[in-house]
Amino acid sequence: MSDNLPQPLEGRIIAAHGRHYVVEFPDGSKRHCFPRGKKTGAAVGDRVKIAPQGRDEGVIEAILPRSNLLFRSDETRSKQFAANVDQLLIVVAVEPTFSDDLAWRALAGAWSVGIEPLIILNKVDLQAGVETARARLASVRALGVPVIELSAHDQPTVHAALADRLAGKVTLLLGQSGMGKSTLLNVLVPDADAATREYSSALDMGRHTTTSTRLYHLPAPGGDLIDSPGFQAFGLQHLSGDDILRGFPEFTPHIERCRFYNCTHRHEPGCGVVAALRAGEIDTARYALYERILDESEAAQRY
Ligand SMILES: Nc1nc2c(ncn2[C@@H]2O[C@H](COP(=O)(O)OP(=O)(O)O)[C@@H](O)[C@H]2O)c(=O)[nH]1
Ligand SMILES: [Mg+2]
Ligand SMILES: [Zn+2]
Repeated sequence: MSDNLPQPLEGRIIAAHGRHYVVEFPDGSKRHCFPRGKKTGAAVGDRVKIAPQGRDEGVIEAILPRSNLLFRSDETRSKQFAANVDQLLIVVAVEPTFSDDLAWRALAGAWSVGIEPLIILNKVDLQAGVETARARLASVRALGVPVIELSAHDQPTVHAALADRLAGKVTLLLGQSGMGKSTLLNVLVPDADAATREYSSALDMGRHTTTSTRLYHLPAPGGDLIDSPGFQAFGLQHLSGDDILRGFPEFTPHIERCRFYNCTHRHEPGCGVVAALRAGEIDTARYALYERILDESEAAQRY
């Protein structure tokens, strides 16, 4: 009688809040799903197999293989929150002053999983501060990261600058508060507020909308945006030394001069990276961040 059992369905997680998920299916229908066991491991962007239950619920049976998985930093812990991401859109602004530490950590997080970052310098209508903000981005521009200058209040420019870059891709939005991330999301996804309300009621979240992660579909030419309110930094604690180094591509040419093949580029004699730092060829702030990330990951691995 197995023909009468509900067949497993394949869909994609488009919203998550704790153990509650919204799974969307190819026909556009959605179900409120839960993990089978205690721990889930599923993240927004994951493709999953679910066992349908009733008309609009389901149990997550399996997570299909993913191309990547990103972690966010919550106090001292790293929590996974997005999967199968193609690119990272980091929003900084002319005002208020953005943190280079956070922006560079984001680059390191993106490169460590092999996704392309791009930076938006928002609020260029505040002309007095544009030169200063631009100068603070010069070092990352030199690493080849695209920096797109725009004003989120100028909708036609936003579409012209971003539509092609977002089309057909899953893009994760990241920004410190005040940079204009919500303004930008609302320009790019005109029905974002309605979608957010729908997710919140499907997830039984009531007013607790702030900690959920959601995927929004972009209007033509398409693509998806993942937003995670309150998300400021990637969790990098689980990264290995090699993963961390991928966040600092400007070190690469100097590494071949290191005396030891397993050099961590800190205290070892004959280190090419430290030599380049002393010669002024590597930015001291970037090197200091490398050391901090390495320290944090070593401390996390001791627990
Ligand atoms: N001048 C100017 N203000 C902007 C622009 N984009 C956003 N803002 C303002 O910046 C403030 C923070 O924007 P919001 O989208 O809430 O930032 P979020 O905290 O990153 O989500 C709001 O007062 C916005 O109106 C812009 O392009 N130019
Ligand atoms: Mg916001
Ligand atoms: Zn070295």
